[in-house]
Amino acid sequence: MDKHGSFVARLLDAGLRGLASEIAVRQRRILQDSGVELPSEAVPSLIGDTEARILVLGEALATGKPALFVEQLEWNRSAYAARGVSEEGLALNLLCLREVLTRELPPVAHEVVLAVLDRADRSFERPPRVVESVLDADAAYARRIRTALVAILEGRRDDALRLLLAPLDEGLSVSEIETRIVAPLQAEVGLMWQRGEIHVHEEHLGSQIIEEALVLLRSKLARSAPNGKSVLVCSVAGNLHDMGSRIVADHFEIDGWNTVRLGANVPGEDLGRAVIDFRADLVALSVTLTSQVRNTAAIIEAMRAYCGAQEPPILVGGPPFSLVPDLWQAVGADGCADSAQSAVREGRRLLGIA
Ligand code: B12
Repeated sequence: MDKHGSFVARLLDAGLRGLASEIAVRQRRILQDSGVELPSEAVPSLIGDTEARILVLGEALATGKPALFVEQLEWNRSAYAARGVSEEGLALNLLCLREVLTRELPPVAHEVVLAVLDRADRSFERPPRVVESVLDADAAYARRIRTALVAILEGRRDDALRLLLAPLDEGLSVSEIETRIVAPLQAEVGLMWQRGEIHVHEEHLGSQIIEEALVLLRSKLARSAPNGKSVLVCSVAGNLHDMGSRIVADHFEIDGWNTVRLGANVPGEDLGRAVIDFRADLVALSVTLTSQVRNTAAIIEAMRAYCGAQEPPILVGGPPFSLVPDLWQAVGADGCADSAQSAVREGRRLLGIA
């Protein structure tokens, strides 16, 4: 982690609520001056969004990876564009962020903060990113994914499950179904939410059904002969997403590893305890949100402090690591992979297994 960046990130953390409120007030005043009234009911959510933005700025500073902040902004921009919302409000929020932070932070923080904000500003020179539907990406399975999606959105749980498990009878492996049908289906549900095409309850319904499909698929896993190694798989504290780590765990299991899956939201010290209890040879940590990167570094540190000499290599993965190259090194991990199959390959490499 970057020492000076981490220091500035802590300053931001310490003043989070106050800074976000000040930015929101400034933004409201600018709008008022131009004749636009921001209703007071909208202020709490503006403060919340601004807090989230400041936290990601802290992540970018602490890791020394401005791309983290820019990627988050790109995500906001594409969500706004997909919902037909003008990005003027977003640009104004960044302007007020810049103004308030340069006023409130000590001069020693200005250079690093402005370097990130300058990069973010430049992204407005490009049109917002269009996130492609996965339904167009893998034509072989697009029809199947689409049919399962319709069943999910119509609340036909049994039909959806049948559609997701049927390929087993056609000779597809659990690995192929998980990575080419289930994971893209889950991503499509997320994309529809991002585009404002479905509501949170529909996304939750989809997640429930997909989670159930993963449990059923796991019971059909064909395992290689045991390789004598144990891997501990989980999502880091604060991360409630666990489909990715389930799929990664299943792939280790297919490859003959003894797999201990702790699920979502696992704190560092408990992770250390689990490493010792289960004699893990490898730890695989799943991280989903941009705002979870610093926490991941802290968890890795806590786990290492707990395990001492028994510390196994740590593999990390999830969207932030796929988006920002070398981020895994910043959090102190030993390796990184962007898919379940490559997770297993990287795990083998770290343990020196052929
Ligand atoms: C399902 C879901 C949820 C569910 C999770 C349920 C569950 N049991 O997992 C719930 C409702 C809890 C949820 C909550 C939130 N979510 Co959500 N969620 C999703 C969704 C739709 C699917 C995630 C998923 O399972 N993907 C499929 C898996 C298989 O993909 P994956 O995780 O990337 O994993 C693969 C690789 O990354 C890699 N990998 C993963 N882990 C690991 C680990 C190792 C060691 C290795 C090597 C590799 C590896 O291999 C996997 C298999 O290929 C995504 C949309 C999307 N496009 O992904 C949004 C998404 C991730 N969520 C998002 C958001 C914003 C949130 C919330 C903040 C929403 C809110 N306002 O409350 C909260 C945060 C909760 C928290 N604190 O974690 C955003 C994140 C945006 C961003 N840039 O940060 C996304 C992208 C939605 C979107 N399109 O905007 N969410």
